[in-house]
Order: sequence, then structure tokens, then C-alpha cells
Amino acid sequence: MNRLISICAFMALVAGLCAQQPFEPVTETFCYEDNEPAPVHPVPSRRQLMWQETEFYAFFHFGMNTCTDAEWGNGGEAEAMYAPSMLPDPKQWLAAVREAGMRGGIAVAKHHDGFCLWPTATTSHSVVNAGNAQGRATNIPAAFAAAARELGMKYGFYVSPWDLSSSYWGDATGRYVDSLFLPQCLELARYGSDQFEMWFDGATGSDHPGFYGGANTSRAIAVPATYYDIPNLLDTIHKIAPNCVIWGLGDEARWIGNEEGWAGETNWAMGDGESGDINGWKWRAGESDAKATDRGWFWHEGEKPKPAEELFRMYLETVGRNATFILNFPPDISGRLPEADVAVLKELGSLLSLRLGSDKAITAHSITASETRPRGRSRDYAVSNLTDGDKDTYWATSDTTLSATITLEWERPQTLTYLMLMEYIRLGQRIKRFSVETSMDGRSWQRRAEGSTTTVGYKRILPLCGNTSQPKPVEAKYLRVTIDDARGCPTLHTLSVF
Ligand code: FUL
Repeated sequence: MNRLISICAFMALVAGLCAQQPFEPVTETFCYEDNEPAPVHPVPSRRQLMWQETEFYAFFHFGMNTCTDAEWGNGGEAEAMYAPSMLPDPKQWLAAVREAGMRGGIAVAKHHDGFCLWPTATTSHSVVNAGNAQGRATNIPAAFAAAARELGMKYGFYVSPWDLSSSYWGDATGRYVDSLFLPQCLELARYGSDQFEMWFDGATGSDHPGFYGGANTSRAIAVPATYYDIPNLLDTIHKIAPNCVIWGLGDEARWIGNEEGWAGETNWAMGDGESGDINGWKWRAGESDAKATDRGWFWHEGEKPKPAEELFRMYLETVGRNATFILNFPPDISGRLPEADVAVLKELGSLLSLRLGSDKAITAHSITASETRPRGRSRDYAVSNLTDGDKDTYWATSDTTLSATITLEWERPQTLTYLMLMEYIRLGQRIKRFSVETSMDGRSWQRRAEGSTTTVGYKRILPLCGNTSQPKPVEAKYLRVTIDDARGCPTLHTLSVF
């Protein structure tokens, strides 16, 4: 009995102590001390942010189709048909696109025909059984990853979930996913923990006849997201490559909705399609994929690059409209980018540095804002943060101010063609509407870039006059940007003028 009493007394004492324990409120102390604005959700994950910063990168479609002159194989191609005329040279591909200012590339590792461009343990339908020594000698993903690292570029792989070669694809047992698809993705993840994106094509071509291990039939799957075991796919890759965005199937970034190299002038990082949706609950920024040549994703005899001016316009309408831009350059049968492509890439690089390479905002005599958020302990929100070249410092207003003005003044009139704005998207995409004006005397102002000044997002580039096909320079001594409406107080980290 005594024992029971002392146990009860002890328990009462513990309960009493617990009850007196002060409740620890969950506050983000450092956010409060720095007076940082609260995020406006949704916000990007760390890997989504890093991915967005890649901005402009290449797509390389090379493989069985290059050798058979096809865009979509049927999966029944004999391995021996893969026979590049020289040793494929991924370093040449990446070095060429780097000249155009691209920061990385994605190489096809397996297209719909199922032919694997690396020696995989999952199937004999791979480079191991290629038709010649050049084909057998190059493990494309391994060589591509090594070249990217050597050149200081980002890299990733395109993997087609749809596999027309496999007898298992689409059957009810899930054998394709368990014994081919997921193990292949794991093998590819192991080619580098520093991959930035894996590209999972959504095509399933349900009415497209395929080989399917000799079945020669058409097949369909009901719900790709369920069939391909997406949670497992995400885990498998992220455990090895934590910063790898799973494009398409994984829904960490979205298809912009066309393959012509443009995004909507209004473009939210939430929602779907070319313009996204201000009310979307999930961060899924847009990626725009387009061909840089006139015929195919894969190379065909006579394939010609589009003019550099056209590619520059695409850049303005993708990277300049809050999307990333993946531009396809197909290596030819020798496993190299043709001379004409290399030349266009150089030309594009020159256009980009000539037109968007030297920022006149940093030469402004003054930059002022109608309001600046009070500084916190270790952070300020000064308007000078817009021109300090640091993406981690930003200008912001007080919480309730959703409209504000930034004005630049130069000592002498300037010739200005483009304005570039970048939001501090770590705290969410906020700006809904803004306007741009220029002036020669600071009293009479002319509206610029009219009709297209809605969202900003990660990056927005606007011709001040004319349009993306024909931008026209303006003379101005003053430039004024007014944020007219936002989802929360505006947070901008860069303002540039070219
Ligand atoms: C599409 C594919 O069907 C094309 O062949 C190409 O790979 C393109 C990038 O995506 O869905």
C-alpha cells in the first residue's frame, strides 16, 4: 500500500513539474530579429531554387534514332543498328552550348525505343551490344557527367518511362517498373549525386504500335503517376542526388505547355501551362523545351539550326518570362554537334552578352524607393540591394505596403533597351502587376513595355519599347518601376537595365 502511495505521489510530482514547464512557442526567431517578411506560400524547395538558377541549358537527343533516322523508334530495333560513325563526344556538345551562355545540359539516356545508352544490368538492349566499337566504347551518361564536371556545368538525364522494347511495359504485374524502370533510374542516379534534373517524358502513345518484346501491339496504362510508383522514384533518386529536380512525372517543375520556346507574359510558378495560376497551391515553375534546329529532336540528314536571332527571341520569351529554357541541339551520327550548330551557338552567346551583358543600373547616379522596410538585426532591405549583384540581399517594403516605386537617375541620358527584374522567390512569387516609365527631365514620364507588365517571378526581361521580335532602344535620364499590386509586400533582389 505504502509503495502504491509513493508511486502515485511520484507521478503526481512529475505531472506537476510538466504542467509548470513553460510552453515553448514555435517562432522563427531569426526571421523575426531580421524583420524579414513572412513567406507568401507556396515557396520553392532548395532544389527547386537551385534548378531555377540554371536558367538556360541544353537538351541533347542522341541514340538509336540518330542511327535509324527516326524520331520515335518502335522498340524492335536490333542493338547492332546503333553504330555511330565516330566515338560520341559529349564534351564537345557541352563545350559548344557553354559558348551560348548555357549553364548545363540534359542528355537522353533512354528514349521511347528503350535502347539504353549505358551498360545497364537490367537489359541487353543497350550500348553493350552496339553495332560497332565506337558505339560500344561510349557510356553516354558516364561520359556526359564527367564532361559536365570538367567544364563546370550542370547535368542530368532524359529517361523515357514509356519503353516500347520491353514485353513487360504496361502489364498488370508491375514487372516493368520493378525490374527495369526503377533500377535503371537508380543506375543513372549513381552516375552523379550532383545531377540537377532528371527528365521524365510524359509520352505513352497509347495508340502507337510497338514491339513490346515481340508482341507487336498497342498498349496503354491508366494512371502514369500510379503505374510508375512515383513516391519510390522520388526517394530512389533523391537519396543519391538530393538536388535533382524530377521533371514531369515527379512534378517538381512543370512543362510550360508548348514546345515552341515561349512562356506566357503572365507566368506564375504555381498552376499549369504557359501562364500558371496565382491560386495554385504547389510550387511547380515552368520549363520550356524547344528545338534549336529545323527538323527533329534527333538529328536527320539536312538538319539546320534556326537563326541566332530566333533563338535569342525564344530566350527573351522563356528565361525572360519566369521559365527555364531547355534548348535541343541534336548530335549527328558522328556523335558531335555539326559545325553549323556550333557557329549558331557562338553567335547566340555574342548576342546575349552584347544585349544583356552590361548592366546600366549599376552606373545610375541614384536609385531610390518610395518606401524601404526597416532593417533587422543582420539584414537590411535597402534599395541599393537591387544593384549589388548579390542574389541573397533584397529590397522590400513594410508588410502592408503592396504598391511602391523605384526610381533610377543617371547623370547623362542613356540608351536603354531592356529592363530586368528578379524577385526574391525564396519568400514566394508576389508581384501581380507593375508599370515602367522613362523620363528625360524627371517631370514628364512616358509609359514603357505597356500591356505586358504583370508577373515578375524568378526573372523577367522586358523590351522597353517594341516587342521581343523587334526591341527598340529609348533615350532616358530616369527610369521608374512601380509595383502596382502584389500578394504580399514586394521583395526584389535585382533590377538591371541594358
Ligand atoms: C516528347 C518526345 O515524344 C519527343 O520525342 C522528345 O523527346 C520531346 C522532348 O518530348 O514528349
